[in-house]
Amino acid sequence: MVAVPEIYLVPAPTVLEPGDGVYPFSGEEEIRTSIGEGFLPEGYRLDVDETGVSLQAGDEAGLFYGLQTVRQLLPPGSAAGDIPFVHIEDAPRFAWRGAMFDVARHFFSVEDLERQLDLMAAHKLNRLHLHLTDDQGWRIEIQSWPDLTAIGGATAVGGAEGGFYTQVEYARLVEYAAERHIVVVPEIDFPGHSNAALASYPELNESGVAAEPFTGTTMHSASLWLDGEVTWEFVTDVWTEMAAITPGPYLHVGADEAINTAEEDYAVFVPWLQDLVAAQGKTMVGWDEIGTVALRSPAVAQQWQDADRARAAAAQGAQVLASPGEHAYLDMVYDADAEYGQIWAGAVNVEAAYDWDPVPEGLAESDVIGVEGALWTEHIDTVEKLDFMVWPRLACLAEVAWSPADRSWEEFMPRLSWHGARLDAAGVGYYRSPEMEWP
Ligand code: TNX
Repeated sequence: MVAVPEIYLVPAPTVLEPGDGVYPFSGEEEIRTSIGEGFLPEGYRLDVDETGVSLQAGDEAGLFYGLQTVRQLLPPGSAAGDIPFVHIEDAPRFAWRGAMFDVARHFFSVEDLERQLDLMAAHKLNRLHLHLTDDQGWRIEIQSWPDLTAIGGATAVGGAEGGFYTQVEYARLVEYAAERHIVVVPEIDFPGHSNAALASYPELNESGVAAEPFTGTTMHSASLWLDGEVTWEFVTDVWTEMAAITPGPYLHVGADEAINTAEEDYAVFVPWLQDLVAAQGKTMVGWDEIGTVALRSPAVAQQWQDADRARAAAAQGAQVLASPGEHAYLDMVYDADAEYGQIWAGAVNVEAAYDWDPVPEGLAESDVIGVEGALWTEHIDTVEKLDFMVWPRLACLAEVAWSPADRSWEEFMPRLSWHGARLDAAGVGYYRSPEMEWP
């Protein structure tokens, strides 16, 4: 008799019925897969018994997520081994299960992002949100405005080396993500957080003089000059090119912390952006500030700070993407002893990343499109720091986004702890939180 291994899946599946026995999976043989009727989007059914492994789903994404579960049933890091007999029925709670990386404050290469995409896919995440522009840097080639990258692409926080993605590199990343059923959501942040653009082109400034580059970490929040006609042409050109290279349905317009834009101007600019995005056949996503002005459905308001603004957006037919700072901000410190990280939303330990519900008070489950973790990088300048801040908190958020609402922190802790062996096998330098034991 072989001992039946314990089953520790992250994220937890909807239905998990263990059997009595194991199937010795050689890693060479085919898994029986079929696409059929009667499945929820991205859902799958997995059976492991003495005849082997069989996987059914309603779509290719479902089969892909079933395979990720099979990988987790195998010993950490191996493609072969004993798979415990099991019957699993599974489908995600939310359609949007994302991670945001701020590549503007510090630049990260396509390869760095591809590695995170591999890890995201293993956790059944399906949206990569790229914060491509900010005061400190511009990271995507725009052919009609080449100085954005020639000048704005050269800077980063603290004088660090800048960088940018060519449109060809961006396309490669989009394809790499798509192969893992991950949709890329590009963000160009206007009208605030726009100093890199203002530093690249004198004519975008009311003074006619290019803004000084900004490489600090405080909130600078330069704002676009909305009285200048050229600004509106510029923004149109940028989003026209971005739409053309982005096959996914979403364009993220930022629109946060526009502290130097008059309220009445903001109230004109954001609806105009929504029209611009809609004219490209896309859905606008913006930070929760967009809830303060006129919106129409479809739109997505990303709640980071203010649930009232998220509710105001939902009241206008927008969906809410839950990224509250106190649970989903991956740049916050884990605890008071941390060497680096932000503190404004409080410490976000592993329990805080896990033990919360993404549906804001007063809203219905259907008002919420999903959950996204956000890594801002004012203080994150290496892949080691990035791994440490993102993992294991993003694994927690993956379960918040995927698994049914009746989760418990006590039940999750040993599962996450075992999951650490998988992160180790993947070479992830994650934070071994003192909240639990690690392998
Ligand atoms: C607030 S979240 C910001 C970012 C900062 C972040 C740091 C949001 C929409 N704006 O510009 O990087 O805090 O935690």
